[in-house]
Amino acid sequence: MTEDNKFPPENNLPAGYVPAKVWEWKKGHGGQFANINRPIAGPTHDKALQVGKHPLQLYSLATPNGVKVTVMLEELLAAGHSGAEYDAWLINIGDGDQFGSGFVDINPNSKIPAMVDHSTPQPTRVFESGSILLYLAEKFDAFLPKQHHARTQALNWLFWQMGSGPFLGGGFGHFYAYAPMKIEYAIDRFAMEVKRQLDVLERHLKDHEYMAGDEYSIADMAIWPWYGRLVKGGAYEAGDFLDVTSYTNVNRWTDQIGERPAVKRGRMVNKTSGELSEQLHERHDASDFALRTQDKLDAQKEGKA
Ligand SMILES: N[C@@H](CCC(=O)N[C@@H](CS)C(=O)NCC(=O)O)C(=O)O
Repeated sequence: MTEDNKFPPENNLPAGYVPAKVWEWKKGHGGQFANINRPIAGPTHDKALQVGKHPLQLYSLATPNGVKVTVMLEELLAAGHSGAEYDAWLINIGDGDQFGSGFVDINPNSKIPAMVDHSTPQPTRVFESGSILLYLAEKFDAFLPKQHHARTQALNWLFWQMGSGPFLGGGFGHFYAYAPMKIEYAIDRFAMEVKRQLDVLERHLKDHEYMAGDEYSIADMAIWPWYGRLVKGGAYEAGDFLDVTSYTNVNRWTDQIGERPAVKRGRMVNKTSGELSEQLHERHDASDFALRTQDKLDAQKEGKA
């Protein structure tokens, strides 16, 4: 647990309670993300989204779900699909940008990533990271095997991630790192499930180079940001707790994918933490990786001051 993750004492609720007859919202009881969690949907304020010059407009943040899409877009561009040029706008979920009216119009679920394709007869909104990956794979006929058997394997694993990821993030990550108190039962339950999921991947990757076989696909792009980060000890400071180095095949696959230049670029887009030279808050052009990372923008500002 980092300094940032500490909670005020009034948030330290006693474990074990009897649920009321009807649940009521107690503001501030949501752990680290209490300020953005609400029991209702819909916008909290009026705010139009900006629209750039490219056909694809992405509204996102470099969380694992956001990185799936920026990696896919960078892979498409690297593979020569110039129609995949995109503007990536920053949605700062800690500040509640996901509840602005423009964002809610394109994703009524108020979660990043969300995308609008302006190249279709009417703009097409796409939300849910798995849906965005599939949309882009079909639009550009790329990173989804063409052969029926392999295509189905890729989709199996894509949907596996979409179903399994919340047990890792919302389950394990929440109770291990973010909840206002440590509840042994909850941590045990989700640690067991996450280790089971890691073993599913470990066994599969023993005999397969990539998730769908010998072809790198959107299944890898969906799984890598979550489980790759986890086995490198980058998630929830839980590397030792989950004994992540023991998953050697998952580590091999993680390293292999992490070496891809498009993956390295995709990880930088909409990133607002870590090394300044690896943060590209907004991406509007391929040259931005060389010219507009946060270290360079800060230096320019200082030069002008
Ligand atoms: N199933 C969704 C999950 C998206 C999601 O949970 N996004 C998080 C960041 S990783 C978010 O926007 N959270 C803001 C909030 O919950 O208000 C997807 O895969 O796109």
